[in-house]
Amino acid sequence: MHPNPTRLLIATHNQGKLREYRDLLAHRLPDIVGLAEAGITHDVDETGTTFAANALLKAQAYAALAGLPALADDSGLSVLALDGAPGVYSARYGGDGLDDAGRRAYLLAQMQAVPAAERAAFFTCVIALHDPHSGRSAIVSGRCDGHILTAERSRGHGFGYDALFVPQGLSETFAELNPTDKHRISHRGQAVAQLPALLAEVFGT
Ligand code: ITT
Repeated sequence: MHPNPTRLLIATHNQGKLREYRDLLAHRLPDIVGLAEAGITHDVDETGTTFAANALLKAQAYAALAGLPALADDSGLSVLALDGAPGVYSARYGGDGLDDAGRRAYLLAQMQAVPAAERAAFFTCVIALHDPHSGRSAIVSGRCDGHILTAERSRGHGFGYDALFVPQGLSETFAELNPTDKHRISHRGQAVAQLPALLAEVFGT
């Protein structure tokens, strides 16, 4: 049996993530749909305290709402000098009223006193896949290490904290790299590289 679903829901309200999954999955899965296309406006509460718990919770809830296999992504940025913050709370860092630019400014303010040598950080991405028909779920994860600048640098690519994050071994930020170069090394690219194992676990015989 071919372990691929015919249709897969990409269960995210984050347009930056959705764009990346459309890129990353284009050649692997033929028929992917976003939440908007599936007519889902409901935003599932992320009540977990780990990336894995939240990814699973989102995949299961959105799969049930759509009646389709769903892939959910829980991800975030962990800054060592801030004891791992914002971590699982990356999307809500600084309070509900902020947008991506506001959260980047808030992060820079929190790190104002942190010297260049101590600005290490890493992105984590956990992908959960759930099939509502069999009830089976599985997760994979990826990580990308780097550091946080003292001011933004962007060529308009990426989303979220990308304009502040320089991956290890490179001099450009994620927002300066073209998407293909970001995917090659990013936390999300690393997780998607394990897609065959994920599909086999959920849809294999
Ligand atoms: P969904 O739950 O609907 O997917 P969300 O934005 O709330 O959307 P998360 O809870 O997983 O998703 O939050 C992840 C946050 O971490 C996201 O809002 C970004 O600020 C940040 N983030 C994750 N991956 C990133 C990336 O590749 N580049 C920049 N920032 C990223």
